[in-house]
Amino acid sequence: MSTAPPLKNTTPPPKKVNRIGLEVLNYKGSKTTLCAGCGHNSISERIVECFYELGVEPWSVAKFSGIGCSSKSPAYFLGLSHGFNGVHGRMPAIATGALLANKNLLGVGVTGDGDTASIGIGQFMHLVRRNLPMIYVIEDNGVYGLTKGQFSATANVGSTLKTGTVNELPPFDCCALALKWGATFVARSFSGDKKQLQAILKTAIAHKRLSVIDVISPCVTFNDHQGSTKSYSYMKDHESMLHDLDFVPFFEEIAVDIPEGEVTVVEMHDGSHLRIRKLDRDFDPTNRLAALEALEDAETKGEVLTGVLYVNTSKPTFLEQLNLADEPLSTLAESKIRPPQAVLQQAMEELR
Ligand SMILES: Cc1ncc(C[n+]2csc(CCOP(=O)(O)OP(=O)(O)O)c2C)c(N)n1
Ligand code: SF4
Ligand SMILES: [Mg+2]
Repeated sequence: MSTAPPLKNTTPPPKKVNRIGLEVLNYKGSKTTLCAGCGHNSISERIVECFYELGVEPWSVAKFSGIGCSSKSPAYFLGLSHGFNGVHGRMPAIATGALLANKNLLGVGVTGDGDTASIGIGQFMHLVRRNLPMIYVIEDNGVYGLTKGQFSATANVGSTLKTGTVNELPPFDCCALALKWGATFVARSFSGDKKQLQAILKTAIAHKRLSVIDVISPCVTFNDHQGSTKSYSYMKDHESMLHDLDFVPFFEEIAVDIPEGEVTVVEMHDGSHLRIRKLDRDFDPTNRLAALEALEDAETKGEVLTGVLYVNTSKPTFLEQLNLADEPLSTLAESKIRPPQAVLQQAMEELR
């Protein structure tokens, strides 16, 4: 008599969900069409992880971009969010309008070094000046990837194209410009540094003010050769980390004893904490002039400085300055946004 084989447990394992009950799948977008190995793909992956881990409602996010390989990438993350792919270099104007209309949205802009520092430099200046509350990620590869690799305005002097053409024009440093013009969170990272980029993105989500994050993101097809200063190997040899970062979300505060002097803790707007652990130098990320000096110093030494350069959690945002009603303009009843007949009449009388 044969015995029946033991029954297999066919119950599927429970699905892993975040604090709002969503799976990581709910934070993904379409399959990428960018080149395999492009730094922009790594940044999309970090965005998916950070929004999932922090339990942000995807439908409360509005994604904005311009034109470029980088600007295509919002299609590859947060597929349940709102999105607007604008004209080349004009994303800040679109984001400003959308966030003014609905101040409850969390704005996430993804742009390229061409989209921001070349054609879009004027729009970028005004975005920074206004401290529009949004996350603004520059996927910086030093070239116009989408149009086959011409130098952008962030290409370093002396860097070369694959053809051997040498760049002779000085670059814009988007972090230095953001610091100068008044951004309230300024950071630089590298698409290949998962831990640092995650901590920076999560801090930006908690910041609720303008966060400018310049991420060196190599273009493997047009700017990853010897002679490029935005390649994987250049970053490996020239990255200089300001500090070690650790982000603790407000819903996960763990009381640990931190030896005094080793870690600086910055409390973010939503009660989360950024823990900054000193490496080989003293650096105060609340000192704007020190940040500018550190960038200058790194440039002189030929280093690429990464980390959180500056945080200011108190400067009012553009929306706060406008003193808007609590209810977003987009959902205010028409009776509230339309002046009554008598007021219109009075205005007409005054114009007579
Ligand atoms: C008004 C306008 N000018 C020029 C172009 C051509 N163009 C498309 S993408 C691009 C540059 C993209 O470079 P970047 O923003 O660095 O993105 P990447 O592709 O490198 O990620 C240019 C010049 C355009 N689409 N629209
Ligand atoms: S061309 Fe460059 S920037 Fe564009 S997808 Fe390919 S590797 Fe990325
Ligand atoms: Mg580019």
